Amino acid sequence: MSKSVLSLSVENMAKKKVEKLLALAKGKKHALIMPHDYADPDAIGAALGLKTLLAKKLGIDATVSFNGVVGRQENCMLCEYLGLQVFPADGLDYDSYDLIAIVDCQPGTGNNSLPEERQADIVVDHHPVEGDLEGVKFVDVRLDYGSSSTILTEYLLDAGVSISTELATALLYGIKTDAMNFTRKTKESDIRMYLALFNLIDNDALSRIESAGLPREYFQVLRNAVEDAGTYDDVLVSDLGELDNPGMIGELADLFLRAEGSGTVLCFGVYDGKLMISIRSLDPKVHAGRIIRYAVGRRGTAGGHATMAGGQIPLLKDTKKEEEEHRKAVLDRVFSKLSIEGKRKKKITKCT
Ligand SMILES: [Mn+2]
Repeated sequence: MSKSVLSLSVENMAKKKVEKLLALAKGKKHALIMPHDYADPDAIGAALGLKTLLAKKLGIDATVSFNGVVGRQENCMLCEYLGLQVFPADGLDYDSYDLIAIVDCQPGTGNNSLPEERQADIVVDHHPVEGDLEGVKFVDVRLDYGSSSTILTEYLLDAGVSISTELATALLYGIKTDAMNFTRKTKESDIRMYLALFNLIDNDALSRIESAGLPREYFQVLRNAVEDAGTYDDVLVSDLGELDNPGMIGELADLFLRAEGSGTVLCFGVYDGKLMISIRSLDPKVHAGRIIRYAVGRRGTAGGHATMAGGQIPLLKDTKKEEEEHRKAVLDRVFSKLSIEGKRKKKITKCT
């Protein structure tokens, strides 16, 4: 097949996808769009993209809803800029929606709040298929795509919907952050959609978002995390303690992965009655997602990619002892998987 024929067929395929989605949604009144809990820019961009598509093509009103807060300061600033009204999923009356769409995640994976007994109609995602897709009428999961915002940008362009400055900024930021400035899984489409959005965005707003101010508490948590951090061979572990902002756990796990000699990072923190865990690894063979699912087991929920994943365990008694017990159980399992049992912790602040 010649190159031009190939690109044409890819385009036709994308067009068909959005047409299929619109055909399914036609006639519906009120849609629920649910990205994963603790939504990140890609989840927010994709949710807003779908909301716009449904509103402009079919006049459907949509509610964006998820549980958990928007963690990182950058993401808070993004929501503020977008004036995005998010409804906590806990208070939803599911019966008042005649269309349910899940974006940037899948039903039944534990990282979104769709109750088990509710059927999703639409799933748009780019993560490995681990969810329950049975009965979902429209599924578009593109494993090779860097972001869900890329898929939504394609839909909007294919459907001929004009993209506002705010939406373009959200989608571009979603693509950029999920593809980690194109150092992580990136497909040509991610770059193409990034460029398509490039001239539409508000550059000043994006720069304000990316350099969002960090509160004093941020540096306190950082100091505590650094003081607590220690390595067991090339595995770095840090306990951030009680947190006001759960986004810090993943953020500091990313930072610690840059510590010389660390290959895998585990960060713990307590937020909202839950022990939260982030795991990162430089080596995809470690398979962070699989390890954390095994380590958390039935204590809570967990999931993620080969190099970044997370989990959470509800603290039912809310005592230090319970927290300690869960943390030890998780570490024991991770250490046994990585064959580093019995190693002594070396503090990273001691340089010798
Ligand atoms: Mn994503």
